Amino acid sequence: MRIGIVCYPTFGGSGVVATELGLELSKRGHEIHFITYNQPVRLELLSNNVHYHEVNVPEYPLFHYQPYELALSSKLVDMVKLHKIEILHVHYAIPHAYAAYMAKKILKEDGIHLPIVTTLHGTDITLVGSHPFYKPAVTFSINKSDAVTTVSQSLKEDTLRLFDIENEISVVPNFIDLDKYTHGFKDCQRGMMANDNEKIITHISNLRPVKRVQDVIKVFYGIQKEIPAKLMFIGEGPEKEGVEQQCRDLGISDKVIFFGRSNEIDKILCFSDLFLLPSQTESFGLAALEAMASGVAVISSNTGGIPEVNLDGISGFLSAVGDTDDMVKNALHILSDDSRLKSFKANARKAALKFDLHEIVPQYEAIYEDTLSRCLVL
Ligand code: GMT
Repeated sequence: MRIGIVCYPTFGGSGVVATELGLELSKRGHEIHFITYNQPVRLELLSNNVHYHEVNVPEYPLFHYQPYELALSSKLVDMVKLHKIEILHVHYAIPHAYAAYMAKKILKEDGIHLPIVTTLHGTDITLVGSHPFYKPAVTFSINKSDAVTTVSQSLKEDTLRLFDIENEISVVPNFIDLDKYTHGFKDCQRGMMANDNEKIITHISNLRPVKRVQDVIKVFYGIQKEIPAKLMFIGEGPEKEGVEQQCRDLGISDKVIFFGRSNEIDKILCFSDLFLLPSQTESFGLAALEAMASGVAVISSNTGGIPEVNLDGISGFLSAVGDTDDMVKNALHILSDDSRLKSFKANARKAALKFDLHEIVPQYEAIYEDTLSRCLVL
């Protein structure tokens, strides 16, 4: 199949999933066209069946806001015609599904039928999309897609609860290339990060308020009072300065290592013992799955789709949002006994197996085939 993929190219779960999906589909013989405003961060290798088409939005002083959706729709029309793209998979309702629908309508004028598969990732539904400003456009985009998927059962339920949905929604969970986490990184230099007696705790996110990064610090503070430990803090975002100040106020700055954005998550996870994800809401929690695939136990909140990934008492523990005392208690339970830690780490890896890309990517292929055959009949 010739498949167009539209996603946000920046660091963030949806862009990562869309990129890894495109790369795997290309290995399975499909021709993939990424259409977005920057080369996706994990798209390192372009090849004869992986292409990247940049959407440019010319600056025009008359416009207070530059019209990205318009530029994207036009680019989609051009690329579909030029490369004979058969189906479009858009990640995020806003603005991608919306722009795709416009492109579909334009193409129809030329007798070209373009089926659209929309994958909802979370913030397009739970945080931004349900805002009254966007709700009509998001509802319309979902209902006009030829197929709709969500990355968890929880997100499907949220979507049905928050919008008037007439379309079927299929759940296709996020996935991970387990081979990459098994054979990928061997040179695990733990000693560069911590002393042998110290446990390594990790948090990775875009440090937005929804990640509750202050809770990460509170939990780490509680842990390091009882057990020698270091915190690896990976990511950039609006809460970073506040977190740095919080560390200074608590007198733990020397125990917290800030990495900024990283493309080498596997290197950091390979020496981690525990991953913290205390988010306010999370449709899936891809970062937790990446940690589990590396054999890292997870302490998380029990919100959204996280319980579908992190299994309470098995791969880690779940606590109510904001209950940092419970998170500290659970973390100490795992970390205080080496054989217990080892079995949680092994369980985490085992629980990640069901999200292997070889299991999940064929589900997307089946959806494309079904959508194409349904649309041909119309
Ligand atoms: O969580 C973020 O801040 C980024 C966001 C994104 O669009 O990349 O993540 C959402 O999609 C990920 C991939 O499907 C999920 O793993 C995250 O849980 C989801 N974030 C939220 O729901 C807050």
